[in-house]
Amino acid sequence: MSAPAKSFDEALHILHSEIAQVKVNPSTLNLSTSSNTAIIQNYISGFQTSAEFENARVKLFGKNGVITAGFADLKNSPPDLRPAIGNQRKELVAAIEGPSAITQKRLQNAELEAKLNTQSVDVTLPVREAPFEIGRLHPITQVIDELTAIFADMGFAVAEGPDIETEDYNFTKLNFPENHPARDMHDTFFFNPKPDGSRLLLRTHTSPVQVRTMLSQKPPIRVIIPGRTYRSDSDQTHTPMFHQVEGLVIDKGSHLGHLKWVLHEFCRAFFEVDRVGMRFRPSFFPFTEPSLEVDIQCRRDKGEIRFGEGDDWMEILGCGMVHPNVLKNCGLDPDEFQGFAWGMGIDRIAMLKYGMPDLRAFFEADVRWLSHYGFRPLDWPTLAGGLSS
Ligand code: 2NL
Repeated sequence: MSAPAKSFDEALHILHSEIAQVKVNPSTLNLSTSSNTAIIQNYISGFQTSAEFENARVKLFGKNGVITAGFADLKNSPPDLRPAIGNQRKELVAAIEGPSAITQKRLQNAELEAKLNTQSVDVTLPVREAPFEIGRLHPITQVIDELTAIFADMGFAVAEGPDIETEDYNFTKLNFPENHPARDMHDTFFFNPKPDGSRLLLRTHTSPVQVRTMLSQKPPIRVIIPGRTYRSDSDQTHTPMFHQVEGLVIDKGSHLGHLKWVLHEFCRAFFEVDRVGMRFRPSFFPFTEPSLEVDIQCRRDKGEIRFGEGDDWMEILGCGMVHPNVLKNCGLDPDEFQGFAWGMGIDRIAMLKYGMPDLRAFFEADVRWLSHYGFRPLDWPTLAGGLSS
């Protein structure tokens, strides 16, 4: 027995000799309970810095560490002693790992605590630009917000529905005959037929939401439905996905005069002009009778369009009185209720109002386009505050 170690390194030195002794005769000494091991445990428990701890870990368990290297040549020991030597190694490691884990945790906590106490936030640094300063709303979003503000002022609610619809809601209930060309694969995106032969589709207009509204609410009904619609069409003025807003009023005694007033008020508010001439021409839609197409007065000069002046006309929407068959299909008695409806392309009226020349750029997700044509997100359009200012 040597004198007790006076330093950590000296204790390691003694451990080195003790391991050598155990390898010759394991029964003469129990490493895990030896007084020198207790001294090593004590040192480990008392470390005050991670550097000290790390240094000790390497000296014990590193590639050339006292324990690693000391037991590396176990295969050279006499076979009958190997189990006892291996056991001693295992118990020694466990005896040292215990206090090591505790010390490591203690030092980590202390270092975190020290950081928290010394590091501070510099509140005098300039703030980063807030997302709402650099983010922009897409013109479609802006126009939907404007439409909502205008029609909300006239007492309309906003209704929404799924983009994936049934053939029944998209066509049949709306009085489209079985052989109507819009039901053709060439014009409409159909999903594969279900076992019963029925097919789902991407809605070709927002009208199925009106069907859903009539089926689920009692008149009087006043709703607008803005949303995405899909048709198999792609060229300079058509994208396969586009946006529509439709409106529906169902009440007792609704008539064309009400329809004309609503659309007139809408056009004055949307194009932000006091007066605007409107022209109603006869047309045809399966779901309205009579059906009308609406033009608004405009002036075209040097590629610019101004509404409410000049003597040109531009078509902006279609409308009509809801067909009695549609009312019946949606559970309403045409002798009791009448209604009117209209539909227009949001993308198109956005282009007209804000002067975007190419429809395809709307859906290319180019941030340069968006920062040029987009709108500040907190400038919420209101009738009182100005729709687009
Ligand atoms: C257009 C024309 C229109 C409707 C949509 C409608 C909906 C129901 C019943 C009756 Cl549920 N009508 N919607 C009516 C007339 C025209 O859209 O040119 N859209 C772009």
